[in-house]
Amino acid sequence: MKDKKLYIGGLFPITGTLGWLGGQACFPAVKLALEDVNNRHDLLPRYLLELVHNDSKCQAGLGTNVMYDLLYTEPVKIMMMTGCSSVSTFVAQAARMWNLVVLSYGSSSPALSNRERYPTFFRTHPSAVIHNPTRIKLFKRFEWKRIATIVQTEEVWTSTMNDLESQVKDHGIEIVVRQSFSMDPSHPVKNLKRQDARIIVGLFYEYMARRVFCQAYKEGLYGRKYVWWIVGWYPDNWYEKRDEDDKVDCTVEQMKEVLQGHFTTEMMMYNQDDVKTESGMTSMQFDEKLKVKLREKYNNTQPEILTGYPEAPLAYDAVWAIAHALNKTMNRLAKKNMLLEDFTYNNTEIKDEIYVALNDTKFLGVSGPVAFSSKGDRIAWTQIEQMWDGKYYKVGFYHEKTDNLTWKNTEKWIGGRPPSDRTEVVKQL
Ligand code: ABU
Repeated sequence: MKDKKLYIGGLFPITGTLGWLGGQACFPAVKLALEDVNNRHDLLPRYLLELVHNDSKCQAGLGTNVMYDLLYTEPVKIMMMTGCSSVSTFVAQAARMWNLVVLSYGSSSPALSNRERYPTFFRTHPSAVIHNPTRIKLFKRFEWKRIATIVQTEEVWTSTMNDLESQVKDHGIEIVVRQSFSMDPSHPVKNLKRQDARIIVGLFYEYMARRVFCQAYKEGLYGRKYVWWIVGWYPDNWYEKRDEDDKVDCTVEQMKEVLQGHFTTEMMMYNQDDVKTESGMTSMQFDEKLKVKLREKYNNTQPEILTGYPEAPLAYDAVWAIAHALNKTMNRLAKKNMLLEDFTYNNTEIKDEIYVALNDTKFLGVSGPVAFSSKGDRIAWTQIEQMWDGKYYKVGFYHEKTDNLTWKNTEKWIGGRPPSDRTEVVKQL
């Protein structure tokens, strides 16, 4: 009988306008996972997992306050779950002081792989560095040796860019134009145009993407000569949305025009095989169940347009990872005559046991095989999509470890073929 409770502290970015507000779909996914885990009598047979949570708005300062609130208010939380990178970096750095292991379902910042800074941090969301080998593989395929970059100055993006910088060098690819911005991308976009950028990697959050591409539209930085590369986890209709202070005055049609033919890269967030996962559901069954929950919660809004919908499988699997790790910890503690509920924020021994157990956790999740590298990172395949007439189409898949690229040859080019990475000099005879 499950007659005891274990509490998990949760930070979910749900409201606001900055960063990634993926809690909108990830929070319901976490609730679903808690119901499913608590119904499993072979996992944590005496314990119910309960979530104590709040909205971090994806803001570091507010997120830190929420964390302190969770820590200074009873009951003791045995672990923490976090969402976006900007909040995770603060929580994960402070967590060691409270002997807390942190698991994030929504953090992509490569900086979080630093075990010295974040010794107890794990994530079901892969690090954004997984995009870079995919990008390089395709730049080589299309014979592009000169690329340009535009980056929002947040650690999640700048650390991804640093990794790209170091990786392209080994492949004979040069970054010829580098631009960055904090809030206003208009001058950096103008500079891209002025400096003849052609193949452009853009690293920014969704609300900034709207500003960047609206400016790119105004500068004419689109069409047959240009190819943009961005991340693939924005919701499908991201370019149609307008936040109150978006500062975006382009129409949806103009946005479609500037976005025609751009590519995105992203981790494959769903298990591809039609097999039962640890939860007893196939990934498609999970998706159906989640959609029902999301429609109920958001009055029949299309679930696909909620921020965090693509990452929901990672949030669902994060709860299962916690349940498995705590179950293993419970068994190991029993041999020492200790219990999970003995955990306090001064208890290094139980924290170490949880760390070892999570580090060893392996199962087939709805997002694919769940396992963590020695840096607490997720290992995964990437998928490549291209937008055409406002819709995304899958064009390929890549697995870095095996250098396996599956390319469907279905991509389209505005000029009929991949553009050159530079101004072509026409020889005069
Ligand atoms: N896929 C969402 C990543 C958000 C973040 O790293 O902040």
